[in-house]
Amino acid sequence: MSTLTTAIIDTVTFEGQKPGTSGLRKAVKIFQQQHYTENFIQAILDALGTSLAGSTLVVGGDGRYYSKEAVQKIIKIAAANGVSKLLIGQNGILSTPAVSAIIRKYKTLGGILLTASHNPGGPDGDFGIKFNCENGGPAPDAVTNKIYELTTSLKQYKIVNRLQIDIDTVKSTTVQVDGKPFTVDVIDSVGDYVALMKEIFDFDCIKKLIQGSDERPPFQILINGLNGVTGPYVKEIYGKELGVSDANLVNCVPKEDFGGLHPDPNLTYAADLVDAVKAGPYDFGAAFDGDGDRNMIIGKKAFFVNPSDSLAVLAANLNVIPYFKKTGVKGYARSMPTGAAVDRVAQKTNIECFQVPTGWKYFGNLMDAGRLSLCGEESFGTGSDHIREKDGIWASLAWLNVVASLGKSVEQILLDQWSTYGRNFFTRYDYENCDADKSNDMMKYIEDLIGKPEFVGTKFTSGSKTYVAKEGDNYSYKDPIDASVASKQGLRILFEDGSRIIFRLSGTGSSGATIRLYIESYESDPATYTQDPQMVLKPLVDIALKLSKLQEYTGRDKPTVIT
Ligand code: VG1
Ligand code: CO
Repeated sequence: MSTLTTAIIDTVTFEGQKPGTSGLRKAVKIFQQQHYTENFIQAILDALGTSLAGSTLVVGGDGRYYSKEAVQKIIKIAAANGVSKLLIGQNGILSTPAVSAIIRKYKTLGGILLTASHNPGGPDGDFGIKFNCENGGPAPDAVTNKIYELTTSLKQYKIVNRLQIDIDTVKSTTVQVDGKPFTVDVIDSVGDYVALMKEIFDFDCIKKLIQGSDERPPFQILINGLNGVTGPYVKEIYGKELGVSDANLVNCVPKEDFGGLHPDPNLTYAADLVDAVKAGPYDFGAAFDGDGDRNMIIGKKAFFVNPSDSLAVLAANLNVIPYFKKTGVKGYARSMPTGAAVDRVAQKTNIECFQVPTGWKYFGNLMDAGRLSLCGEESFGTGSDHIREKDGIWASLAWLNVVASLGKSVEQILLDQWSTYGRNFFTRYDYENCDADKSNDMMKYIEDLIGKPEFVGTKFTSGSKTYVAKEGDNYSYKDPIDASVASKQGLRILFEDGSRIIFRLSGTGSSGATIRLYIESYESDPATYTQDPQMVLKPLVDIALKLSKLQEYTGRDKPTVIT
């Protein structure tokens, strides 16, 4: 290629390029508008200021529709803005946890992730762009606010139009841009991540579990990649390293539209896995979301592990995992709506436990400060300070490492956990695609109601249960490390017996509003432990629905998804 030069393009500004809980997520059709994607990339780079010149950035994503076009745009715009080098996953493929691991390993300035995570993909689906900082974690509010602000006044972007680099093969290419070298390293998508997992876990022990021995029959596992990005990682780790047969690794080829699936690992959207494990000989099932940071774990006969419990079980058993034997356990954390089962483990082991707002970006500072080892969210997110993103495959390996060391079934591990700590019953109701104005009205109504001084002490009765309101607020968080404040993070109704009702509006949807209702109640009577959470929590659900006038505001008589 001859000498390449930068062009400056006059653009139009777009409204609404405001990153939500995790990056900018919109319909593909919106990203396809002329200048739309270019503007947002330019704003990300501008937000990096003087550190951008000569820097290295990682680029990759879940491979969804429009990823390849977006990668080419990033190459052209990064080159024009003085970036020295890009590390790009082959074919643009890198799971979210892999990007985090690569940023940290190669000490780059950050990374651009092309994903809308669990949102459906394809020409009529969603696309997304997210920026992660040099610690490998999602950009904090201060950075995303800056990016957004820049988008509101952006007049031009810089681009090297004639630069086109093939990302299908692993290789390094250097070209001259405005007289300076610019390098694109197309890297193997899985190698660095697989190496990291092998450092963290006892692969021999997991392999023995899976293969069985004279004393123990093989432990049968079924993995479902939901046609998302984890496929190649699953095949390498579970197939090649751990010897699981190909037939047990389902939907493990990434597809641009996820084969029409909704790549969200929960009981509704991963029903295939649940049904197969229910009917089959499997001891363990796991599914991951589109970009590979979420996980769902089920045991034999599809025994469901609630993510809030999953976090608590791992917290109580971290000492069997080689990584934590080395680092020790520095602290635990969960997002505010997540069930408080982990708090009980923290209390017992006398280890610090933090509560942060929804979104993985809030865990980063605590990890960087050496105060947090393990954290999780009720939304099927679990992870540790090995990287700065939640990590689906990591969670499944952590579970297998625990199962292998304890020599117990998934169900038995849960039963033991509850008999030691009691059970925090938890459920979440999602009302997807509601009218945005009406949802906001409902939130305002609830906030006014629970903010009234006379709300405290109010008795709510449903069936044989009565709950007394102890506190109501809109959750606000002050980061213990940098003292930054995140306000309006969800409406909380806390009852005297520790039960909670929480209402939040989702920050990851791309149209309308999604209302999330979270319900939690603690029981210490062993007779309740094996009861159906929906039954145990029904009185609180009824109270929540009545108090919020949800049906009146939204017209919905049932949720889209129940977890
Ligand atoms: C949801 C989850 C939140 C998670 C976020 C990103 O956000 O509730 O816990 O961190 O998705 O996950 P919201 O604002 O829709 O409730 V992922 O896997 O989509 O990056
Ligand atoms: Co995700």
